[in-house]
Amino acid sequence: MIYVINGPNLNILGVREPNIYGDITLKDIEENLTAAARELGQIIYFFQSNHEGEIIDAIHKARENADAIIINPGAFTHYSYAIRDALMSVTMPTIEVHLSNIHAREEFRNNSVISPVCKGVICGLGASGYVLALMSLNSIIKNG
Ligand code: CA2
Repeated sequence: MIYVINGPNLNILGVREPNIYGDITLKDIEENLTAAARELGQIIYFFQSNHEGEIIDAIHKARENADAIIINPGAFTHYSYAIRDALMSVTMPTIEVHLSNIHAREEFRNNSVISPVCKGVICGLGASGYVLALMSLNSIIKNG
């Protein structure tokens, strides 16, 4: 099972800021991933929260039953040492995904405190970043 964890404000994608995030919604992202996962024979558990502690709880839960994690921590990316510590406690591969290219945006978004504890990072490729992360994790799970 692969956990897909999305952080704050990702639940309102498609409502505003289409110039940055496109008009895709979180539901669209989840539907894309579900279709891709079915072809790969993977099961996905989706979780979204606007609350730091709930995201940490979801990561702790993943420790028990996930083979891999895809996480877009939203703005927590830039300052949450608590989410970073939670990810440090898991042994399964984790890929950090961002819809936008955080390096091409405001200075405060250029740094991720999460990236150093992830296997890989995909940013700037929009919704397809999640599918690419899924394909990569599927290969790691099956082939090491
Ligand atoms: O590019 C990404 O995926 C981000 O993680 C998205 C976060 C942002 O805080 C990160 O710096 C980069 C924001 C998620 C969605 O925010 C919205 C804001 C207004 C309207 C709709 C969504």
